[in-house]
Amino acid sequence: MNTVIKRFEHPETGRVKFTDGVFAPRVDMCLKSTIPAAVNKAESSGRIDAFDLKNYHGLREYFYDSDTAKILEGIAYALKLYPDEKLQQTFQSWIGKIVSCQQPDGYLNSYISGAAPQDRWEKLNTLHELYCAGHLIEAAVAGKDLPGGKTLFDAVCRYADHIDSIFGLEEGKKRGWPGHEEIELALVKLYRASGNERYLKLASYFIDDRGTEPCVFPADEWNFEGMKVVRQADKPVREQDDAHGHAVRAVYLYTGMADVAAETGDVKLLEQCEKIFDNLCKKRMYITGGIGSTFYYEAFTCDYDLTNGSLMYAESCASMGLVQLASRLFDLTGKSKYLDVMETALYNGVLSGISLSGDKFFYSNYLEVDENSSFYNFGSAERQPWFSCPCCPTSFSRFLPQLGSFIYSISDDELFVNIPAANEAELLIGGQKVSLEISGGYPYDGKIIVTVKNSGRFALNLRIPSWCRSYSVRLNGEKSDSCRFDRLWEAGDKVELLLDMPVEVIRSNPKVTSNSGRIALKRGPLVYALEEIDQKYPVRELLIEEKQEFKTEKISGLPEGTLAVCGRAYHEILPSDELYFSAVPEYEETVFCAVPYALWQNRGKSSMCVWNRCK
Ligand code: FUB
Ligand code: ZN
Repeated sequence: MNTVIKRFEHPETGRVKFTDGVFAPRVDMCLKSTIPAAVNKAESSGRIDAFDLKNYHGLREYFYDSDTAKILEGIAYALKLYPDEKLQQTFQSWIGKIVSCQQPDGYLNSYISGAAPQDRWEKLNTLHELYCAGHLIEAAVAGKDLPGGKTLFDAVCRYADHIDSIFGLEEGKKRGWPGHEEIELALVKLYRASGNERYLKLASYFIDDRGTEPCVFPADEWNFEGMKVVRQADKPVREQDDAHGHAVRAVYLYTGMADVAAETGDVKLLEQCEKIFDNLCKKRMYITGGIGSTFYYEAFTCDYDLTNGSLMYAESCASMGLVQLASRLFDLTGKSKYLDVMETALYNGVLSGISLSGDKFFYSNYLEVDENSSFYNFGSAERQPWFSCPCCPTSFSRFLPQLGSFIYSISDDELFVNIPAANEAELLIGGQKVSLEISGGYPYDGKIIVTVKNSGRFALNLRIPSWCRSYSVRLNGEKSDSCRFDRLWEAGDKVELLLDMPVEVIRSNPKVTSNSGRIALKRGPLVYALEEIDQKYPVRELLIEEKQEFKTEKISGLPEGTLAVCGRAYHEILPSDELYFSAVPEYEETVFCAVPYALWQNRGKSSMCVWNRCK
């Protein structure tokens, strides 16, 4: 593979402020709605009082601390974007509660300490102790420099020291791996924030011991071999060639592998991660960047098994995890194919998971929904305000405020515009302050203008997405053959990028049997879907004409600037309402109108379909 490890970084949260029509309102609603609602839910459900270790009322769950930590991490990023006194108070009072439950030896988990002390480090496969620890570490690193944040940071360092004293191959320690990966990537963050190499060593241990024999998980559990696959513990990770098992756990593990490789310079580990990623995005990913084909164990299945309806999975958390992984792989390799996946997941499989109002969520992101059926995960294909396991709402709380950091990658003298959504940024490139503005209507419009607002020397790299077949670039009005500009910039310099963005008809590999005879529509990075409310006939009776000049049109009821894709279709006039019949259907010409997939079900309940029949 000949990979050379690079080390691009990202602007800190708060340095990028979106001014576009897609990300800006999503971040805004996250701060106004998603986070406040999650704070209320965490408090009213007893997640915060759980740290008192005395109010146990039988309902407390082993994953509660992870939800609290994820919301706290989101609060930290939100405070970096926009300081807010009330939120700052919540941040500090939650930290006070959390650290109050830390045990003298550093241990910190409200469920185990309050409700099941006998299980401490005994049920790694199921009780999420290391997973919760990982999220607590991520929250602490995010909030370290905020008022009161150091208290949590010191507490998680003591907790990580405690974990390090328990697990490892050294004498006096025991072998163990998390049932749900997360701590690996968190320990690398903690290493970077503290400089303590023990945390990096511990992350490497969790990665390299995973899947070796004997398995640390109990053999008396159901279907032992199957369980090992679901937990990515079927073989050592360096021998795992495909993306398998529980989808969220998988992408967290691969992110941890990439992070460890970044710090240790372990090219082989990174290459293994790239190999798994290749399998994931070429054979096991939905067109939307959704991953995990089955609700059964929330897992990947096998190559090309990508059904669209009620049996599929594609958890919101998994797509957010995929964005994180793809971003890391770009930063380490500079290969723009990773940004293509990141962009696909961001604009489609991630944003579909949250309502425009920011307070309702999909757990599973289906590609085809029958509005009258209830055979869906959690009994409904409607976005919900919360779930008994609310991992997705709490993931959005921490993910959306970080959105700005994904769109640029930076090295000492290079700046990469990963996604050209309009924004204003104050960046640090090799210690040099650079103010930048991106304007334009991306992703609906391919015209993008980057304006450098102060003088300085660095190389600006524009990305040409793989979906774009023709483009042009100009620097201060002069046509350029290159998308890389290494120069001394003057305030007011402008680079203009024009990405051609026609509607594209996408077909599936025939091995994806659910999509046979069907097409999907894409424009730029956006996948489109037909919602029944926009059609004259039921979506299942429509066939889209494949060869035509599709039109884009404004659509009411969706955010300003949203473009629908419209065109000719055929209505299938059924000769019979029997389940099976031999008579040949007739067709009448009609029209169809498709909306960006991420925006479906924001105007009420409706059936929906991404892969539509065609003629
Ligand atoms: O178990 C914690 C989270 O809940 C997982 O990441 C999700 O897939 C859901 O199972
Ligand atoms: Zn989730």
